[in-house]
Amino acid sequence: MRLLIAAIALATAAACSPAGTEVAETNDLTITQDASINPVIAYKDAFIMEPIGGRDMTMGGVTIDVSAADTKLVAASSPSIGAIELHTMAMIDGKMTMRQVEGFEVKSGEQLELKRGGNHFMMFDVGTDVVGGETVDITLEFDTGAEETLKIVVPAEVRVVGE
Ligand SMILES: [Cu+2]
Repeated sequence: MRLLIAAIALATAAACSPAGTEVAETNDLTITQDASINPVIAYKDAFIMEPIGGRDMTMGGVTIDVSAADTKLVAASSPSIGAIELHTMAMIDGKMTMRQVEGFEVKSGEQLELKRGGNHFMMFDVGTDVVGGETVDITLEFDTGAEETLKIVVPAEVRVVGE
């Protein structure tokens, strides 16, 4: 429980505080936890595509680096989005098709990349505040083998198709 609180506190600091906090935020990875906490999760390139044509469905992604312990990304949520599913792309009958998965395992020392055309977040019931240029928080939930999942809040940049 203590680890969970520490993670949330640091993730919130990353989202809301200017420079000078304990969280290292650069153009590169943002480290969300102290190295004494296992696993250590770092992220970058968190984004959501602005829905097109007045639809309320879209996709998003993030790049996650895991160290110190293996983990599994099991869920994502956002106050601005009704539901977020974890999707992967697979070749079915010669066609690239996406399907929902239970989660993405990430070994320590490995990277998980959710992006357009690959593994991604599928987002439904997307709020009207998800517009280009805005930043929307996504909470990522990791199974670490402990009783409680580890949650971190990642600020995602809303991007417009073609920009
Ligand atoms: Cu999808």
